[in-house]
Amino acid sequence: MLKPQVSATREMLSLDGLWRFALDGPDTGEAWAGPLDTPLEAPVPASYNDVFASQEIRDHVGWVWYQRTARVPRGWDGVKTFIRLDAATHEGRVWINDTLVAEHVGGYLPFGADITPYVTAGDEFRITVAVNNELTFDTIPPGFITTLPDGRRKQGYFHDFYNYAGLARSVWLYSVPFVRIADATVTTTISGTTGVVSYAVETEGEAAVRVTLRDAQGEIAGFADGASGEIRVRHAHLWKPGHGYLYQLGIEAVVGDEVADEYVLPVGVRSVEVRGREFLINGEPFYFTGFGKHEDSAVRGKGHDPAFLVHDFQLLEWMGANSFRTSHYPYAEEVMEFADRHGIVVIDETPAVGLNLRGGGGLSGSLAKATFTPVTVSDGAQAAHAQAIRELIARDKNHPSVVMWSLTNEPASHEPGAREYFEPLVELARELDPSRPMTYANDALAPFDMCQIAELFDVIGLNRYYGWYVGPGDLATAEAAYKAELLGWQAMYHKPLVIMEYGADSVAGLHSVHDVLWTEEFQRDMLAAYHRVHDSIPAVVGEQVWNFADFQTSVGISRVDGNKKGVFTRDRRPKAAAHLLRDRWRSMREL
Ligand code: GCB
Repeated sequence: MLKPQVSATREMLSLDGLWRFALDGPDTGEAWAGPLDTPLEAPVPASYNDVFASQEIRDHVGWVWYQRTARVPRGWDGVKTFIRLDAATHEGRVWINDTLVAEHVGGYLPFGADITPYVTAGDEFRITVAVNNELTFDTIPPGFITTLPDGRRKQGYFHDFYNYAGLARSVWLYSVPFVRIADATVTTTISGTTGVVSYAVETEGEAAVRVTLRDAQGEIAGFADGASGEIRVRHAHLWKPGHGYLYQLGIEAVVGDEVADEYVLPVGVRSVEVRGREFLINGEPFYFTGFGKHEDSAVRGKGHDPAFLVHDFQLLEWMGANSFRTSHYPYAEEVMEFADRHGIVVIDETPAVGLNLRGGGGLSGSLAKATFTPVTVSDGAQAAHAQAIRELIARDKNHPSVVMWSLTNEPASHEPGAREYFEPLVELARELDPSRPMTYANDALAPFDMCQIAELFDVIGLNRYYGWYVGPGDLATAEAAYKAELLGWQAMYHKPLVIMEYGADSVAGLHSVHDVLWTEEFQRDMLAAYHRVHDSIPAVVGEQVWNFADFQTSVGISRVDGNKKGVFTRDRRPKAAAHLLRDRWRSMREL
C-alpha cells in the first residue's frame, strides 16, 4: 500500500480541521442522509474523548458521526479521486453524499476508497464518517461490553491504555492518474560495499515500469526497467542506526512515450539478520536502547501532533536512545517516516494487546477466564489479527527503520490454545515478509519453561516487573530473581533476548532517601538494578524501558490519572530516571 503523495502526476488535499460531530443514538452507524444537525465540532486529527467537557461523550460506547463538506479541485478532471483515512478507531464507515463507499475494522491502520464515480471536479460534496469504539472478542484488541442496570453500556478491555477513539490521524483527498502505480515493494541487502536494492512494482492499467535511484544529493545511483528487478549500488551509503541515509527511488509508469504516473519512494540500504544470539544491522551487532511508547498526550488523546512528534524524537536523541517499539499498535505513518529520516530503529507492533483474560499487563479488566476458548479469543479474533498483520506489513514494509515485527504484546502464551492460535499467524507474517525477524513481548506469567510460543519467533521480547508487580519494593530480591529468569531463557533458547518492558511508576516530584515505591529515586534505582543484570547476560541484546512518558489509562484503584511509568511526565518533563538512562545510553554510544 502506498501512502498518498504529491508528485508530478499526483495531488493531495488535506481534510484535517474541524468537522461537525455527534454521538449516535442507541442503534446504528447506518447511513446518515443529509447534513448532520449538531452544535458540536470536533478536531481532526484528535481522539474525541477528552476534547469535550462531557462525561457522556467521554464514556460513549458505540458509533459517533463526523461530517464536513469538501470541494474537488477543478483540475481533477480526467483523474481518479480517492479518499483516505489514516485511521478510524476502531471501526469506520465512510459516505460520500449519501453513498457508502468504505468500511473498515481495525483502529490503527489506514483505509479509503476510489470515489471518482460519486464526485465531480470543481464541485462540493459531503463526507460523513461513522466511527465505532467497541471492542469485542472478534476485534483486535479484544474487549467486552456490559450493560449496567440503568441501561448504560460500559466497555471493558484487557490492556493498560485508555480506549481513545475517533479520527486521531489525518484524512486526505488525493488524485491519481487512471493508469497508475498501485504498489511497490523494496528490500535491500548488502554485498561487500555494494548495496543491492530489489524492487517489485504493481500497476493498475497497462504500463511499462522504469525506476531511477537517486542519492541524497539527487545524483543518479542506478536505474532499471521492468516491473521487478534489482539495482546494485557500488560503495552504497548505508542506512544506519543514528544515520538515516535515504536514497529516493523514482518509479515511473510509462505508456507509449508518456509518463502516466510517478511515485517517489525513500529507500534506506541496510540489512537485518538474527545470527545465533546476535541481532545484526548491516552485519554489525546491535543493542537496542530506548522505550516502549504510546501515542498519547493531553486533550488530543491519541491524536497525531507534529509538535509532539518532533519533540519526542528530540528527547530520544537527548537520551542517547537508538530505538523504540510502537507499543501497542501501529503508529501514524509520519512517525515511521521521521524514524527513517533520523536513523531511529523501530520494532513495529500489531494492535494485538490484551490477549490475556486473567489480567497480566491489563489492569482495566480481568475476566479471570481462560483466554483461548470458543467463546473468548478464538477464530474471530484470529481473523482480525491476521488482517491487522496483513495491513501492517502492507503499510510499513518499505520503512528501513522497521527492523522487526512484533506480532503481539503479553498474550497468555502459557495457556492451552496459545500455540494453535499463534502458529498460523507467525507463518502468515513470514510469508508476507521473509526479510525481517519476528518477535513478540512475553508476559511474566509465561516464563521460559511454560511459554508455548517462544520457539516460533526469532527474537524473544520480555516484559518484566520484578520489584514492582512481583515483590514490590525489594530491589535485592528483584535483581536476583530477574537474573535467574534471564539465565533460564538464555539456557533454554539460543536466541537473542530484548527486554521490551521494565520500569516502575513514579509520581514526578515525589522523593525519598529510602527505597519507597512511587518515588523518582525508586524508579531510577530499579532501572539501575536491571541494568546490572542486562550487562551480565550475553543473550540480552536490548533494553527498552516502559514507558517513554506517563500516559492515560482507564483509571481504577491502581492508576491515578493514568500509568506513571514514564521516564518523562505526560507533558514530557524528565524525571530522575531520565538522567540515569541518559548517562548509560550515551556512554554506550561512545564505546
Ligand atoms: C505491561 C503491559 C503494558 C502496561 C505495563 C504496566 O506489561 O505490556 O501495556 O502498561 O505492563 O505498566 O503495567
